[in-house]
Amino acid sequence: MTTFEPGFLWGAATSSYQIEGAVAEDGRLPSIWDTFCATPGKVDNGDSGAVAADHYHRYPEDVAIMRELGLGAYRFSVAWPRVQPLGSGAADQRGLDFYRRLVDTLLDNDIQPWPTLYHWDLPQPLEDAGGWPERDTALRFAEYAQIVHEALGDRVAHWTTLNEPWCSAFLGYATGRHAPGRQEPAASIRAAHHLLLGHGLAVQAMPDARVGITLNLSHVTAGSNADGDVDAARRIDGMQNRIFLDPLLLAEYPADVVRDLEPVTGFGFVQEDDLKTIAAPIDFLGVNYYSPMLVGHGTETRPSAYVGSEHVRHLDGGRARTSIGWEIDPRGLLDLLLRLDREYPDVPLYVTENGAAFDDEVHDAGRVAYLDGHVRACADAVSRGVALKGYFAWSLLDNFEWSFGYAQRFGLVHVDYDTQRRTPKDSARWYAGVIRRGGL
Ligand code: IFM
Repeated sequence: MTTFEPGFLWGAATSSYQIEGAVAEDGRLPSIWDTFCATPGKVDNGDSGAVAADHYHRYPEDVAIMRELGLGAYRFSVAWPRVQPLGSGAADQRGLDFYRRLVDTLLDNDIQPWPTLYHWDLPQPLEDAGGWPERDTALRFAEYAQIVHEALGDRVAHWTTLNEPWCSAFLGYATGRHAPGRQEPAASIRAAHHLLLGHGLAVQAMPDARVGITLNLSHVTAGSNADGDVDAARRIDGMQNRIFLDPLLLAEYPADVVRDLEPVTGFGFVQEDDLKTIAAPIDFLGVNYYSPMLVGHGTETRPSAYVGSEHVRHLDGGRARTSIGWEIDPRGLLDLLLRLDREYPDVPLYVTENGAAFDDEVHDAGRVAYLDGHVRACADAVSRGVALKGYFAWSLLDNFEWSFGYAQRFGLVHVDYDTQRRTPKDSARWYAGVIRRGGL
């Protein structure tokens, strides 16, 4: 039997736009994702988060499910366009009241609330003013963080500023695969910096809170020892991992990444003290891990989220894949955790997302196997001394999977989108057993 320390935190995660629905209720105004979904051709099947899993109305039932599973914590995100519908100015108390009710219900059920302040739903007026490539968006984010912290700080202990700024910056502004759908590589680098700056300013705006940030990181390897392949791996590691980890934890941008990006953009947008702000001490680092990356040198250049490295080829590692097409490799999670512990010591780690999309409905053996392998990797990391303090499965519920719409299901709990009926899958029961036993 593989067990974890009794204090190890077991949770599940969701995000506002993916589950809440109720997009026009209680004063909420459009975010960039409402606009993106309304643009023909952007999201599979023309889907949107307008109704999603209707969690805005059904949260009591969802919290009851969490309690049944024995979750110690629930990671959710706060919708900025509910709290501050215009992205600046006065808060709408009705939006804050929803999160007050949710948090109180969680606490009544002995479940720790783990809010994330930004999981991609930027208020549309801020995008109209230029979005994350503009420095002002970082200042607005800190103002919003302060509002939410003032409203919930008496009952929330752990705060996450951003979820996966890589996606916001590079899918949002380089490939355009995510909202706001812009294809402006140079702007995407400015966006990455201003997201990081927004994080640092938000940390300052929430004094005395325990604050972290969640990054989507990967274990990147080269297809061979050939120089071109090794360089490809260095570049992708730089743009996936180090461009965020280094400023946050070492107070500098990696010199090789800055050099790789020279043909695209200089870093003149970095102002004095920005890096000091970004590297303000954090209380934990959230790690979202799904799949490893194998890369090699390529000769063709095509639009890519890896700005400045558009020639890099993404290789097939020959492993089984989930239905969304991502290779399954729990060893990649172990290697990633060991690397973080080695190169960025002193910051406690939480796996804040890990999970799998499969087409199967309630009998989801593929998901059980995926989760089992990755929880074992976590146990292995802990046994080797990594300061890993918790694990959150993605996701509690089937939900709106961004540009894939509702076709990809990540939930431990099946959602019938016609009736909104929730049915725990085999993986939910398996996870409840892991939590009950404190291990595998
Ligand atoms: O659904 C997303 C989530 O919003 C962010 N991390 C990855 C998940 C699966 O794609």
